[in-house]
Parts: sequence; structure tokens; C-alpha cells
Amino acid sequence: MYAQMVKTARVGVKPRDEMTEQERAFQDRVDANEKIEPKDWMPDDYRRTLIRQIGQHAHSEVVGQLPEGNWITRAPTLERKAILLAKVQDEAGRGLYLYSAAETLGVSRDELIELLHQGRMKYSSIFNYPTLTWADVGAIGWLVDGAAIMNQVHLQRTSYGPYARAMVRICKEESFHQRQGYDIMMKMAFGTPEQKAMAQDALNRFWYPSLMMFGPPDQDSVHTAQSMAWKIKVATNDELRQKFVDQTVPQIEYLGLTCPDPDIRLNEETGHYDFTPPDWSEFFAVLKGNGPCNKDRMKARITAWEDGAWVREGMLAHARKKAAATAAAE
Ligand code: FAQ
Repeated sequence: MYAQMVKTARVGVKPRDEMTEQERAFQDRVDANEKIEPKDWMPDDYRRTLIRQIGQHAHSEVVGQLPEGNWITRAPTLERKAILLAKVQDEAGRGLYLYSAAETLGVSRDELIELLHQGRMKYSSIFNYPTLTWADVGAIGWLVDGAAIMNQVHLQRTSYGPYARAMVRICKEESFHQRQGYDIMMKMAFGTPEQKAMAQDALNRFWYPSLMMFGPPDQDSVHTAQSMAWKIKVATNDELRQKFVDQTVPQIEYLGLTCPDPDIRLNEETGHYDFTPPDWSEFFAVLKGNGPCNKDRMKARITAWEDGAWVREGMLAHARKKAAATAAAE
């Protein structure tokens, strides 16, 4: 059902005088900060936007395991390995409950996964970059989870109940993830000159891709206006990006590292850091499938899905057998 809806999302906010009575009543509930629940009436575009965003979020968690998974067998100590394993498992779990949140909107997990594999749904651009060294695992925890949490803290107040509730748990996990990343960076930055150089190199490569995670600039963001009006989003892409920069620059300084943006500086008047925006042509190229790892990521996901078919079939057969036995006993 969602597949037919994918390409038809409207752009811009519907003026109140063009709304039906039902749409006006819905908007009033959103404006009063009431949570919208699965069985409540909602405009088709609200449902569609949520399926897109929650589905994309779930795909990001699942694809996001791949760059870190690359380092589980090569973690420098047993303790680091156990921590990384736990983090990657958290991401799998979040994928599952985000798919479940999307399912409350009338789309199946299989359909979402099929759309991902067909290239008709996205996952976060950040996971199309490679993890070349152990310091990259630190940079992912610090910067990528740091950017994710900046967004997700706000999403705890999103208008759709099941998504907001999923975010509460995700944020708890995310703050642990971010701290483990910063802990790795501290070890590296305060370690040998070679370790410090690795930390700096990871920061250099992940800085701009992390800024891109927040999405295109507000003036180019197709969905922000309507999503803000419906309180699906409660802050804009640029607002969250600025908050992330403001939070992260002092952390870079504490580590004794150098921000790869030579023009970054605190603006005394605004109290915020002025910074050079990312190269948006790179962002849009990554979205079109032309990032460094897009093809590898999709290949890994599709192979995992196909290799796991026998497990899904076995579990379904077992569930059917159990249900039949229960029915026969009644
Ligand atoms: N990557 O109009 P907007 C994590 C697309 S979780 C790819 O501004 P919107 C945990 C967008 O879909 C990270 N595509 O869109 C972890 C739209 O395309 P469409 C994921 C992007 O939705 C850590 C078009 O560009 N978090 O990392 C991106 O209003 C470590 C126009 O953009 C979430 O998904 C992007 N970065 O705002 C796991 C949070 N940005 O569909 C493992 C929930 C934009 O029209 C390891 N999502 N696009 O063809 C959101 O908050 C929003 O969807 C935004 C984008 C802010 C990402």
C-alpha cells in the first residue's frame, strides 16, 4: 500500500481555509500537543510522511550496524569488543522497534525492507562512508551518535505516540553510545602521537558527513514546513545542525584536536559558532547512490536478507504448527 503512496507526497503546508473539517480538527489536536495514536484518524500525507521518516530511521539503524560491524573482530581489547557488540545489538533492536512503530501505520516490515532493497527508500547518508581505522569507531560513537541524539531528543516530543515512545528508550541507549565513542576518542587523543593522528584523521573524515546527517539546509528541505506544522519534526534541520556544532566544538578543543573547518569561530553576538556548511553536492550524490560505500552496504543487506530466508520460513512454520496444535487442543 505504501509503495503506491511513495512518490506522491505534497510539498508545503495546506492553508487552514483549504482544510476539510476533519483536517482542521486533526490540526487542532496537534496544536494542543495531543499525541496521535494508531487508531485515530489522520491525513494520508501525515501517515505517509511518518512511514517515510520512521522507515528511513529503522533502515538507518540496521544499515548503520555495518560500518561498526567491520571492527568487531578487530577491536583492540576484549572489553572494547564486548562494548561494541552490545552497541551493535542495540542498533538491531532499535531497527526492530522502529519497524514495529511503522507497522502501526499500516505498512508491513517486509514491504519496507523490499522498498529499501529496491532503492525506493533511503537510510542515513552517513553510513555510506567507510570505517578505515579503529578511531573511526570512536568518531561514529562521538559524532554520529551525537548527531543522532541531538535529533532524537527532540523527536521524543513528536506528535505520533508510538514514534515518540520509541524515542524515549532510544535516547537512553544513544547517550551511552555517544559516551563510549568519546571515551575511545579520549584514549586515542591522549595516547601516542600515532594514536592522536588517527583520532584527528577520523575527525577530519567524519566532520562534514556528520553535519549532513541533519538533512539539507532549511531552504532546500522539501518536508520541513509541513512536518513542523504537524509536529512530526519539532526543530528544523539547520537548528539542530547549529546545536550540534555548538555542542561539539568545545569537545574537540578538550581532546586537543583541530576542527577540519578552518573558519569555524564563536560569534560573540549570537553566542553560536559560525561554520562552513558541508558540500551539498556531495550529500546529494550520496543520496543518489554514489557515495563511497552505497553499493557495498546494499549488497550486504540484500545478501543477509536472502541468507536469512530459511530462518524466517522455519520460524513461521513453527508458529503455524504451534497455532494448529493449540487450536486442536481447544
Ligand atoms: N540521509 O525534506 P528533508 C543513527 C532526504 S540514526 C539520507 O529535510 P526530512 C543511529 C529526505 O529523506 C540516523 N537522506 O527531509 C546510529 C528527503 O528525501 P525524500 C537516522 C536524507 O525527512 C548511529 C530529502 O532528503 N536518523 O544514526 C538525509 O524532513 C550509529 C529531503 O530532506 C533519523 O532518521 C540524510 N542524512 O528531514 C546507528 C532521524 N537527510 O524522502 C548506527 C529521523 C535528508 O523526499 C550507528 N529522521 N534526507 O526522497 C529525521 O529527523 C528526518 O527524516 C531528517 C530529514 C532530519 C533526517
